[in-house]
Amino acid sequence: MAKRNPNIAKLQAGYLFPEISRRKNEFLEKNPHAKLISLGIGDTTEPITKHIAKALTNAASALGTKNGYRGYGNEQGLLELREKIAEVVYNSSVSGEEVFVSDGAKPDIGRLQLLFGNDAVVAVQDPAYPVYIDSSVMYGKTGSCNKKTSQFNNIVYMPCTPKNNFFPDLRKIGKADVIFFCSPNNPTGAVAAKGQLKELVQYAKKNKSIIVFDAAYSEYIADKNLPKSIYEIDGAKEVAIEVNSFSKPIGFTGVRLGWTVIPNELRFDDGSLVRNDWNRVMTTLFNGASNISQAGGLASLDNIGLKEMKQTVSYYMENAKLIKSALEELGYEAYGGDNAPYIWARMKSMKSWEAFDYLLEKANIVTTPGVGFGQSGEGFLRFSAFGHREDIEEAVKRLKVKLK
Ligand code: PL4
Repeated sequence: MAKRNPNIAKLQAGYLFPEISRRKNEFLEKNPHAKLISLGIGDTTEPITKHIAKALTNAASALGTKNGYRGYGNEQGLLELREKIAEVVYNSSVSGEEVFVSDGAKPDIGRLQLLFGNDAVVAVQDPAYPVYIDSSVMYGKTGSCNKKTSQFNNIVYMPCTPKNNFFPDLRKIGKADVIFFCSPNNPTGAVAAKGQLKELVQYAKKNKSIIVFDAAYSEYIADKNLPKSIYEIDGAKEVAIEVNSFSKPIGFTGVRLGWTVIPNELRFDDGSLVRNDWNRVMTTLFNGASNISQAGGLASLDNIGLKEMKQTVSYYMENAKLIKSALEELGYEAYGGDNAPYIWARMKSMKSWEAFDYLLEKANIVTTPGVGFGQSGEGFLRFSAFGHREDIEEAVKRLKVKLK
């Protein structure tokens, strides 16, 4: 038999989100009548809005006609969509040719790992969306997992906690080649201020690092003073890649559509263009985003689409407010939820999985244990604001009884 990839064997446990589904299903098997409410996996719940849904329907119908049928598209995406993203999302500060449309931010994060050799040192925020570390492990960029610390060797962990206002002390982290940075942050809901991102860009310049900036929740930023893109920082185009997604602002988690920006200024240490290698990776490993999804993405960026996007985002942000104020009323330390759809709460004396099990069993509410995102998340739970309003209201009632 072929040998197992030893890098995959290094991963300690199953991927976090399927593990939560497994525990939820196990609970449901034992308690088939329980009315579970999920504030766990960050998955959108509301119907796709009218104008965007119509664009999807029209694109699907056109495929059933002789004139409207299209086969493979460009691996980089429809030029019209690339240019629209550059114009609307980046205010024309990047060009369409720097935008590569894809099937989502998560698959792009996995493919981006290919750009860097396996001796590249990766830095991640701690806690972080697990894909950054798990994909680094799979590609062989890390050593084994230290049983004592539950952290991988050769990864630079950057603690982001209430103590440092969720922004790492960059003077303490040593040299990293690739820095995954997520703002608005999953799971803490913190958003880096302009001054903080400036520091990050300066660090990358000084250390010749490349930042992979995950802006999947950028549309959730309500505060006009907070940066929605790393490219709002001078000089960022020389050191940063940005990934983004249509999943959370317009409910495309199942439709699948995202993009990655690779600026023309970004070069490897040998002077070659990062953009050229990304183009090589994408044309080899990817066959273009669905033409139906891309029609929906285009519709979301016209005037009506943008209004609908705002409505969708506001709906979930109202949910976030309800959850956060309930937790605060109950005396819990709660963060995020103002410019991000996640609330990050310290569970007083309970550890993360203990709090997860407690709420599952006593309140029939699914959350995500903070420690699942990294050791600095121990003692916290992440509450997702994606849900039907009536479920959020019911969840809040239950929290008020069970967390009193
Ligand atoms: C569960 C920071 C959610 N099965 O939909 P995509 O691929 O365009 O974007 C995924 C993504 C990218 N970047 C960040 C994210 O938080 C997410 C989605 N994260 C969550 O609950 O943390 C969904 C997780 C999904 C997964 O593994 O991504």
